[in-house]
Amino acid sequence: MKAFITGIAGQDGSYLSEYLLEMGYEVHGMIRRQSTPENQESRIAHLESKIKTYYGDVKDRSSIDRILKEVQPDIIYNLAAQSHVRISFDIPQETFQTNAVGVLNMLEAYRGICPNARFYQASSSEMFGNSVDADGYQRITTPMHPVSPYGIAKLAAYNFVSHYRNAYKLHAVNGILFNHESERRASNFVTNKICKAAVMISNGLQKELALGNLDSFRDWGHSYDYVRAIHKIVTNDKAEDFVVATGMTFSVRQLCYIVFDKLGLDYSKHIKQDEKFIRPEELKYLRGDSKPIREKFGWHPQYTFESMIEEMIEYWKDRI
Ligand code: G4F
Repeated sequence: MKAFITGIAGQDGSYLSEYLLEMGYEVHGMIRRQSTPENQESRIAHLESKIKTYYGDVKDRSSIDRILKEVQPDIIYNLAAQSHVRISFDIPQETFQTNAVGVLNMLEAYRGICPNARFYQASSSEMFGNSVDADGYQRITTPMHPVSPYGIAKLAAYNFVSHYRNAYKLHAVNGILFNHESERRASNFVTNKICKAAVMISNGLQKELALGNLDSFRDWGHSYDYVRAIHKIVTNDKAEDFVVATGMTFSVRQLCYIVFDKLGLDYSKHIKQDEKFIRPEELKYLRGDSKPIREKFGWHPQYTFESMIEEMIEYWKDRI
């Protein structure tokens, strides 16, 4: 079986590649050209001899066509995205081009070149915006009212995937993934930013950490667990969408408390708020109901919130 992953050099792309290789898949992936390739390819450098990568961009239809014609994949995992929500307010058009039009480019190429393949779209809990069901969870039926250019673009892509499934009878599915982290997460996302800074502070290398909103809540899982869910969703015989979440929620403030406490520090002595990191509109609360994927496939996360945070702290302790 041949898998083709856009966004292969990202956090999820790297864990998914490892997982698919373990299962005997041939893994192909698309990489966007950057001026410093070492930075971009650091997460997949250890897989260099086992995977095949191609330069391309979801915004460049000709590159997608060329690669799909050559690879003829059995499964397409569309993970490529401008993935930073706050930055999407700075670059809304680039975000929409990549996260919405880019997905449409992928779908059109898929429909024309390899319609018998399966297609997975990395959809996001950011699409819910501030909608929460009465029981405090978001699920597939929760209305979607996104509050960021990122979420709006992801919602357009989500709808395109459902549309292509219905209109053209393609096996195209969405996984609505809640936040998922790891030591491979870029350090401008809040979990890894806090873990890195707390370790720096405990080593006397930094005094303060500037953050934005401390009172938003997120449902944080581990990328390693979530790529397993992704694979189950796309290899399901029925083309249907699923939510992937832990069902637990913590505030950014609680996250700070836990991380600093694990290093024997009082977070309140080191955190300062900086306007720079406050979003023009904030998604306040996420907690996902992943009962359908748990019941249907027996999927459950192996990491707890604590074990994930401990792993990330250990990573920075080793590096700093
Ligand atoms: O870590 P974050 O930047 O993740 P966010 O915005 O929830 O988005 C992530 O999860 C989505 C799924 O819901 C993905 F689709 C998306 O690609 C990405 O993976 O921010 C988490 C929370 C926010 O409420 C933010 O306002 O942390 C708050 N925060 C407070 N200070 C900060 C900071 N976030 C960042 N990145 N940096 C700060 O200094």
